[in-house]
Amino acid sequence: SFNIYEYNSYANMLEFMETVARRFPDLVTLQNLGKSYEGRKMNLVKISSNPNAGNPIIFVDGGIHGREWVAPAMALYLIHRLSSEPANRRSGGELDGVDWYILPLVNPDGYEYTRSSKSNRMWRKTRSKHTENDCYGVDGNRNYGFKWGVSGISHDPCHKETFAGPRPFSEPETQMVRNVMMDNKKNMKLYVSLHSYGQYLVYPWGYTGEILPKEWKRLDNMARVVSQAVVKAGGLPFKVMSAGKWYPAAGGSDDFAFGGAGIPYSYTMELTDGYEFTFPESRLRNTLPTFYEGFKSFGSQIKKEF
Ligand code: 0X9
Ligand code: ZN
Repeated sequence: SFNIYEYNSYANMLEFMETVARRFPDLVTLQNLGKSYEGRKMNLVKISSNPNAGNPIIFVDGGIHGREWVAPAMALYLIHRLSSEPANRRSGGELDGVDWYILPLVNPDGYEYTRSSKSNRMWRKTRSKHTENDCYGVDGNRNYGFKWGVSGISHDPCHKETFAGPRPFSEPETQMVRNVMMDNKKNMKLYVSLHSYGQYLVYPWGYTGEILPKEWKRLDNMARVVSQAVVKAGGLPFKVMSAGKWYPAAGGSDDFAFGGAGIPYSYTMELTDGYEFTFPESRLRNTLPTFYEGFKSFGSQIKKEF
């Protein structure tokens, strides 16, 4: 059975998405995006109180890195809160004038691998195979086709952390995220990719720390307002800066969203601090609601601007 404050199996996550879509058919629809490398079904959850209005779209994904369990947990919690509260649909609510597209777990193969045994708990990459030897996986967040390969990557398929893949978008999982962006680029105004850890909220560019986009100030401002909302709810503040200023790494989804798909606001959100990749399950109940306040802030800021 499903508990939103637990680390769930991917099968249970899929079941949760289907249950929500069945329970709120006027609000929630699932779009099948295809299959992961190992054949797991990928569903995009669309939450909209007026799908034909041409509302600005906020696209949130999570869990491109297998071991970062709090990311899909937050994405599911976001689905839960947005869909289940009737007040959200009314004027001024979270769904009034904004559509939310959520892909809770981009890398289900890597995630399930980290659940399969204690010794696999720190797996990061996908589970694809591109060589004859015994090395698996690509770092999905080095695999996007914008400035691919120019910094913070390895070309060695056996590198356990940052193998960028044999070519940009070699992974079905990153292709599906790209397609969601490209198919909706007209209305998509904000992209947020959920990761852990360190409590950072970073924006392009990620491929370099030497240059900032000319629009950096509005990216920076929106992030600071979000951080304040989380603090107000009792959470930790986010460290706000460009991703490349934290450390340069090319081929990230945030850079592709901004530079490749032209989405005007794009962030990587590194959830939690103090527990590295093993944020305790017992803390989800108190922590996820503080992040939700950050998403409410994203929503109202996007609504105001677009
Ligand atoms: O290195 C990453 O992919 C992200 N950090 S993590 O510890 N979750 O792996 C940061 C990505 C920031 N964005 C870019 N560098 N483009
Ligand atoms: Zn990550």
